[in-house]
Amino acid sequence: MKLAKLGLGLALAVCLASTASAQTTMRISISVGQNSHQGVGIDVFAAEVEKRTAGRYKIQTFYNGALGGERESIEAVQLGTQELTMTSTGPIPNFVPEARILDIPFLFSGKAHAQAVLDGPIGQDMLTKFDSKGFKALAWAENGVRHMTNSKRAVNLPEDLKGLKMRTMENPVHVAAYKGFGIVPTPMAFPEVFTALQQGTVDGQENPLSVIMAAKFDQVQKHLTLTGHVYSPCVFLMNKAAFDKLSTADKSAFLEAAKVAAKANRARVADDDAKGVAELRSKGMSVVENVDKAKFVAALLPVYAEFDKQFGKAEIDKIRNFK
Ligand code: EAX
Repeated sequence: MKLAKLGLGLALAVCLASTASAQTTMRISISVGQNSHQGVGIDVFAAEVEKRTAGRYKIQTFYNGALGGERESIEAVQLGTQELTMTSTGPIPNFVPEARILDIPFLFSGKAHAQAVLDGPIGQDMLTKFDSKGFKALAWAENGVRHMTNSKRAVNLPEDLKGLKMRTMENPVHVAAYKGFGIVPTPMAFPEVFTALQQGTVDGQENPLSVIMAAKFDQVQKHLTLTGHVYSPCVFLMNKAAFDKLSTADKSAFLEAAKVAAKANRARVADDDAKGVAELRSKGMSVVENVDKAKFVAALLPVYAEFDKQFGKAEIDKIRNFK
């Protein structure tokens, strides 16, 4: 009898102890590989969350679109079937239309300007626009400055883009702008791009050096031109209900973790940008480094007129002129 009571007491104690140290596992995904600027981002995020919550939260990391492409992952986070994702803003306008403005070509003068806008009041206010759509946007991170690659010809002038069939992100702003260049845009999820380039379904694609290297597009693309036509942000997204359930201290832990992760991610982009051209050349790509950007901007003037109407010129100028 006594022994049985002791047994029961022990079982209860074990049960309580395991509740006290209960671990919640969450999932985060990216569409590119682990050895990349985004891989660094989610690896650091996972480590920081675990550290800052004393291991009560474990973040499982998924790479290479293992849980689906970016649009699918965003959808899953919105529904709550997946807690977290790190994604480019490519498919975001389909969920948060206000974010479209960030993907306007040549909106930012460079990475420093883009980072200042995203880290400043405009960017921080934009993060709150995700709230009513079922997301908690934890922090901006970076995909990088996008450049064009193709298998057909060297691109020196905007005219050289005419008639090229290019994979684009599933983003209406990109599709409209690339049409302005005379490109034939083919929106496609990222996990399909390598095969599409390999099989010649499309002639080219555009992405930051970080992505071109991580996805090994040099194996299926001959020509790279540093068009720098658009800055591509990334964002750490969490399911809103999952975030709201966290204690106040844990909310801070997740937010801080995303900030630290974004810093590491931006540092890796800087590193990739510094060595990317040499590395891609060594892998056989032929690179046009200097283009007359003003000519590429001029090619988009009719599209800009359309964007001014859609977004309001004042809203666009607010970003362009932000210091
Ligand atoms: O986020 O779809 C794209 O071209 C993105 O830049 C890529 O998935 C990395």
